[in-house]
Order: sequence, then structure tokens, then C-alpha cells
Amino acid sequence: MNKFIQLLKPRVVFIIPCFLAIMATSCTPEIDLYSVFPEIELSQEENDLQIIMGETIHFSATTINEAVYTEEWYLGDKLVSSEAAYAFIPEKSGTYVLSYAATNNAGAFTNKYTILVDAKIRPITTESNLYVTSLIDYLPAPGQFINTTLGSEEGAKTVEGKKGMVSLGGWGGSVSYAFDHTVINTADSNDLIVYGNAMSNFAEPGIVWVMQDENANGIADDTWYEIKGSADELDGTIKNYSVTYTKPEPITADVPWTDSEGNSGVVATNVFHKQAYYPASVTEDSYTITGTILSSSNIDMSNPRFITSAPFDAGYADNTPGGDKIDIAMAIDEDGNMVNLTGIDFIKVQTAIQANMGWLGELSTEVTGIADLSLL
Ligand SMILES: [Ca+2]
Ligand SMILES: [Ca+2]
Ligand SMILES: [Ca+2]
Repeated sequence: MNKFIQLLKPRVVFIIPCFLAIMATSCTPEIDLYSVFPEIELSQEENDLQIIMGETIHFSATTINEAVYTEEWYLGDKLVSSEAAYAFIPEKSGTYVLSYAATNNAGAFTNKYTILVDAKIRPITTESNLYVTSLIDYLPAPGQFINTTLGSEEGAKTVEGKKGMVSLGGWGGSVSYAFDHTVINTADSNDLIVYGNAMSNFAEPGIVWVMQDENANGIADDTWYEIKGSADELDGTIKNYSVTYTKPEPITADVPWTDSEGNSGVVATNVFHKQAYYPASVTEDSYTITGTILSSSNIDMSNPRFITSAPFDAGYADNTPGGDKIDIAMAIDEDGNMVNLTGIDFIKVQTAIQANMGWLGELSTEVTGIADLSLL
């Protein structure tokens, strides 16, 4: 039977023709095919399916008896088709549940598929660079090196494909880059190294964020996952924290800020750096940055001539001399759950502490290189 007619007239009734002249009184009664249980054959017999982003699975259902019924395909709890066929074209990697039901008065034939969609991996080739290769975004917070080469897009580009140096300014300042390949999350080992200029008694920790190209479009428009560092559950750590920096008047004055906790302060200028600290790249009179803030309690200013900033144990940029190794397995979502990424394509570093260290100026994370450990 034509599917179109089924949809319009689910209660089609057949009347078996009678031989009127001979058997008028013993005619076979009506058979209501909407009350015949639908026996269905599915084109995909396996219920657990696995594909890679960019692939499509074609599903279809056909009846093997004469039943008439309505049919529905649900992806999760969303109705995606009311026809016999459904083409599954995922928008991003992840696990999906696809349910099919053929329903009439006799009941419902149902089936449930679980589909694992793996992210598309860009493999390492002989051309692959061990370092990040392209700047995605540089959005510094105000700071003593901002609007100098070190604190500019030009500085951010010095770590493309090699070592260089960029300063991110005070809390929340960030820089993000793409690799020219997918950095694989190797089981039980670190995968990335972020180089900074930390000394053993002078850390300027930055939060590391990673992103997988989950929709396989080559663009960093997916989800940033925070790398859970050792300070994640320490006092003073606040997620979803935000600071609004305001352009000072005159432009070379201290830069005022307010935060999402009701606090306020300034990024104080010092005599060594006389340029404007508010980023020239920000055209608005104020801007707001969101992220995770860590406690400044590791900073010891009791001896003003020898200010120290002890590192955290692990999991932050510009934290320990020689570079900080990062395990992609430590990526967490906004609820703090591990996300278990197969690999990452993009990385972001963001200054994690708001602190004025006297004559040393504000605490500011520096990035001097970001590399794939598997290529080192
Ligand atoms: Ca790993
Ligand atoms: Ca993407
Ligand atoms: Ca530093």
C-alpha cells in the first residue's frame, strides 16, 4: 500500500468482494487492517551502531504482513520522521538513541538503536607541526605588557608553529590556537605541553581549555572543556566567574574592574610600563570575561623585595619551569564531569588569578609554546 494513503487514512477497511448473486447472506466480514499487529522488518538489524562524523546511516522499516499503521522515529525525545525511512546525519559526535515505533490498534512494534558517533580525527602526517599552528583568538585582560609586542596579536602569533611569547594580562586574559592535526588523548598519559616562563618560586598559573572539532567543520565553534587542575576543588576556586574591565580616563590610568561576586578593584599601573594597559583591540568602553578563577593565596608578598608565587601541583599553564604537561583525560564539562575526549583540535589558555604583586605588576600568564607531546 502506498505510504501516503496510509498516513492520510490509517483506518482503511477492506471489504472482501462477495458473490452477490450466489452467497449474499454468508459474505466474509470486514477485516480491519489497522487492528492487525504490524510485523516489521528493519533495514538495520544491529541495535548498536558506530560511525564517524561525516557519515550517514539510512534506516528504513517495511511491513511483512498486511497491517496498516502509523510510524515514528525519535532521536532522543525529538520526533525526526513519521515515514518509513529516516537518514541519520549527526551534527556532532556523541552517543545517540534512535527509537522506532509502528503503531495501530493492535499495539506497537518498537525498536531502539544506540549510535556512537566518533569525532573525526585529523591524522598526523609528515607535514604535521608539533606546535599549534594558527591563532584563533587573542583577548587579553588589562596588564603591564598589553599594547606592547608581548601583549598584542603580533605577540600571540609568535607561538604559531614554534616557540615565541605572548602575555595574557590579568585574570581572564586568554589566547586560543588550532593544531594542524588532532592531538590524540593517549590513555594513562599526558598529551600536551604548554610552555611558559615560570620559575620554581614564581608561577603565574593559567587555566587550560581544550576543544574537539565535534561537528567536524574545522572551526572552533564547539565546546571548550576545562582541564581539571589540582586547584579545582581548593578554597577560592570559582567556576563561571566573570570580571568587567572598564576603559580608564585618562587611558594610561589604573584599569577599574568589578566581578560577579560583587568585588571591585583595579589593574594597577607601574612606573616601568607607561603605555595604556586597557587593550587597544577592545573598542568598547568596557568588556566582560568569564572563566574560572583560582585563589591568589600562593602569593607571598611578606618580603617586598622577594615576592614569590608558589605553583599549584599540576594541570596549569605557566606553572612550573620547563613547561606544564596536560592530560586531555582531565577535561571536564561545566558540571565537573569528565568528558573523555578521543582527541582535541583547539586549545585555549586563560590567566587564572587576579593579583597585584606590587612593583612586579599584575599576575599574568605567559605562553611561550604549545606542543603535541606525541611529536616531541
Ligand atoms: Ca591522555
Ligand atoms: Ca567545529
Ligand atoms: Ca609568567
